[in-house]
Amino acid sequence: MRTNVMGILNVTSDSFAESTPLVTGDVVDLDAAVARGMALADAGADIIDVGGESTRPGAQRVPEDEELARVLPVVRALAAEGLHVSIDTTRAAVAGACVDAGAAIINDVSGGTADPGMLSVMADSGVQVVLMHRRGESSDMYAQAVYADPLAEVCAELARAVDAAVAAGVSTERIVIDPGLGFAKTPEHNWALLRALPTLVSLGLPVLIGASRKRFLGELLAGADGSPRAEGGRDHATAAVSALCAAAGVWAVRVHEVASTADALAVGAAMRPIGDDAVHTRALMTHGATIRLSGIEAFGRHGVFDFEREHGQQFTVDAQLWLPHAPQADSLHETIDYSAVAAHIERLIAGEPVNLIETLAESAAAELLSTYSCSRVAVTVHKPHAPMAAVFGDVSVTVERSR
Ligand code: PMM
Repeated sequence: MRTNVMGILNVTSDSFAESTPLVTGDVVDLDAAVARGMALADAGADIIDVGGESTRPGAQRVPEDEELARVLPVVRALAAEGLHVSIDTTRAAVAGACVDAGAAIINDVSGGTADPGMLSVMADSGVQVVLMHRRGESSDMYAQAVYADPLAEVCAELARAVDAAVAAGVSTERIVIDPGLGFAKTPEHNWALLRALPTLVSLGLPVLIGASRKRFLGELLAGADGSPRAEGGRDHATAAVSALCAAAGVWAVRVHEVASTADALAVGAAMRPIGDDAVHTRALMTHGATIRLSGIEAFGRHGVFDFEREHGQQFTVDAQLWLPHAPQADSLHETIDYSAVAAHIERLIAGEPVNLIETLAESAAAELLSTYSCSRVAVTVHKPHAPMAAVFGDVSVTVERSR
């Protein structure tokens, strides 16, 4: 899977991205906004995310008619140029009008919760929707950045947003999730969520990540006096995050400066290890197919500590099996029965304890390869509750073996 670049076009007076604001008073510089959108596309953006309201911490809300007046002409003009446009709004009326004007994505930082009419607009529009996690609103979100387990809580709250959208009639194929870096999150929470990207991706819905120029990057790169690096100096770090997001299988990264992210993604794609698209594509070109299983959970007693052997914990495994030939007939006999593989993996997790997840991944890969008629396997073992003092989202090991 190729990671998409979502270029940010904030039609606001205080954007991170614009050297000259696109809005002065209540006047929008439409030509400049459209030129900026075209420049983002020329630099490699697959999607242009148009927003008319700042979501920065402490930002005041813009009246609905003003937000609409800012974004609608820009969305209409960019869509007419054939660009894939996303509308970044929490308001149902703005989303609906922009979809009518050609927007192909509704990006709602409130995950469909801010406006009671949003979910039905999402359902009726038929377009792709981004449900982002946040708590509170821009004015009060820092007070709500309190988590015992950021990954588990963000996943649970996102799952509620997804369930509500599905109940309102949004099909799951249209839903993208976003952990909402910086929205009711401290830098530690943001890093914990980024470390846990494989887990977020393994939830099975496309993932969008918006790290661009955010304060946690400024704090990471703080000067000797401790003051955060200014926004304009955070693009190299943003590009690094983009490359790592792509390696983790993220669907899209939302960035201000597109060129450096596009370059970083090109490098990442060239270096991508065996076990992803490159191999997948090669397998398909030689008439093969790939079976992917993710998130197989079971209870095991692996670990070096006595208490791990005694109490056990949950392990999760992802596996990929490459079939040398795609099935010619629509028959289970011509392929590998994935339910058998899943049951096999469950037995291995629950089986004889070993010290290291490396050993478990290695023996699982060897056993799958010898049991099933595949030419190659990749096995990732996750140990999300590994005993460590550090705050972390997941730890995993991947082993790949071929005949
Ligand atoms: N961040 C901002 C605005 N919109 N949308 C999504 N889906 N994810 C984000 O992380 C996100 C967003 C704030 O950044 P900006 O003010 O630079 O646009």
